[in-house]
Amino acid sequence: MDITLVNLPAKRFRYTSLGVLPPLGVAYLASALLEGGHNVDIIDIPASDLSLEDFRRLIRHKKSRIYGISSTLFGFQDVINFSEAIKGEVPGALIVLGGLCTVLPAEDILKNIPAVDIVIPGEGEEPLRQLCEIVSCDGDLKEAKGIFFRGGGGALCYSGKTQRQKSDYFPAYSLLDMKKYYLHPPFGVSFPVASMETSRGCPFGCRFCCLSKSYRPREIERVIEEMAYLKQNYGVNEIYFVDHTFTISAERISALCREIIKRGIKIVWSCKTRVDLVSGDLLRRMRKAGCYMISYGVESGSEKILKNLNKGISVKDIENTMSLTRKYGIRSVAYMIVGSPGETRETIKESLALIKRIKPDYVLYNALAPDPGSELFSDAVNNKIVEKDFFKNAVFSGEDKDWPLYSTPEFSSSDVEFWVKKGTREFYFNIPYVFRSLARIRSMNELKIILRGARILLSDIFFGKDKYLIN
Ligand code: B12
Ligand code: SF4
Repeated sequence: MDITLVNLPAKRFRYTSLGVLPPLGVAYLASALLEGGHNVDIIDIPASDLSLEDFRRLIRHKKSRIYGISSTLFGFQDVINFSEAIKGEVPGALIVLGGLCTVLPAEDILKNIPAVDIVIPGEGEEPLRQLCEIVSCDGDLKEAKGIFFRGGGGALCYSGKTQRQKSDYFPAYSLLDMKKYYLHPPFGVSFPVASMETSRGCPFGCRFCCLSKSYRPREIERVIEEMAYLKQNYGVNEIYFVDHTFTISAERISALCREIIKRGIKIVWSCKTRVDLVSGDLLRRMRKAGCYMISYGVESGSEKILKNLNKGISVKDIENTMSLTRKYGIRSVAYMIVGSPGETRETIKESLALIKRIKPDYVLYNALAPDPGSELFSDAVNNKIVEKDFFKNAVFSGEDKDWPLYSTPEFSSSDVEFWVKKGTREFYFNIPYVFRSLARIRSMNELKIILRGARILLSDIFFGKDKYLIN
């Protein structure tokens, strides 16, 4: 059976996110479907920069039986536009929606978007594979587990839980145009780039986080094979590891580093982790194996706020790890949150002071916009900071509304916006930082990265509508 997977854009965030990376979600789904013997293709809208009209033209002659749409909550406006376009061009097609936008209740999605036929929340490999098998032999939809759909009379049907995907295959890179992907500064020190996943889930309990808690690492041998495959087949020189928390097992990452070195895989890479999950020894090994940058969830310089976020780290942990990271020659990005529960002028000043002390190479101040699916979202609803039905009303109305911030009488939305900009300006636009950055330049490529980064920052601070620098 012919299936088309569509990765949607979130246009307004295009210039503030990390870059344009391979859509691993749909590429994993494609692998599961190829294994099931189906014909699959992927339309990656951000990578090809397709307009809705281009997309219509593209699918007009491509009469796939199933269209699988992948979207985050941020790209939801386009779910409506693109699913209607598919129904218009290929009326008999079945439209399946998945991805992080499915934190919205399936019932609401099906009620409000007539063009969407099926919603699959969570990891989609197994339910989508089952669904395609059932559809290809005209079976009963109920037999495909893990899906929501409209039954007789429009009533919501749920076919029951399914097992998680077990096989460890590579994403279907061959269905993507790997030359089209790139990273924004400060990432992207080499080219071509790819993203990769070595584990799923993170068992920690940060209250603002909506990602899966169930940690599932992949075999190191398979990770190494995938890196070598990317190098051999696409000449990849840089990898962005998308794992929620890369160094959950120090032993595992040490083993990965050992293998990278042993097999002579020449790829530079970056990852994200917690400050309490690295040691000097691990950082030394990571550096030797090609790690050039680590993004840490620092979040705040106030012990009180770290506690309110249930972050499970102390200011001392942050200071130690930042200094160790510098000692072992790895650059650092500090992700900061502005407007957490309990935030005041005093706590935010503690954050800015911490950044001055720890001197990360880059800092990203993010306004806290409670993510549905996180503990903080329920909190914000209970405390009447966010309307319970905000997302339902905002996304289905078709209006491009800003996400609500976690604002309180002590720290309003305008305070949040003010401190995001002030923190960013103070960090980047000061003479010592400019000199430090210039002193680090070793190649034309690095100079280009710095100039591009400065352009993005300037346009964001002075002209940007986008306040949520989340990624
Ligand atoms: C890499 C990455 C990016 C990359 C590339 C994204 C891409 N093309 O896939 C770039 C840099 C472009 C990016 C941009 C943004 N991102 Co981003 N990104 C990530 C990151 C780190 C990894 C995503 C990933 O590859 N996961 C691995 C794959 C295998 O998982 P997956 O995509 O979830 O797919 C599985 C399921 O969701 C499901 N599924 C997915 N699609 C479909 C479709 C169907 C039909 C079905 C059935 C199932 C299904 O099955 C898949 C396989 O199991 C995540 C955090 C994380 N670790 O997950 C944040 C994250 C997804 N990003 C996020 C955000 C906010 C953004 C931006 C808005 C940031 C910004 N300010 O610019 C933009 C918007 C992008 C957009 N198009 O909407 C949030 C989303 C929050 C939310 N609730 O929606 C996350 C969770 C980070 C966070 N905690 O804030 N991002
Ligand atoms: S914020 Fe990071 S460390 Fe905390 S639960 Fe989420 S992924 Fe894990």
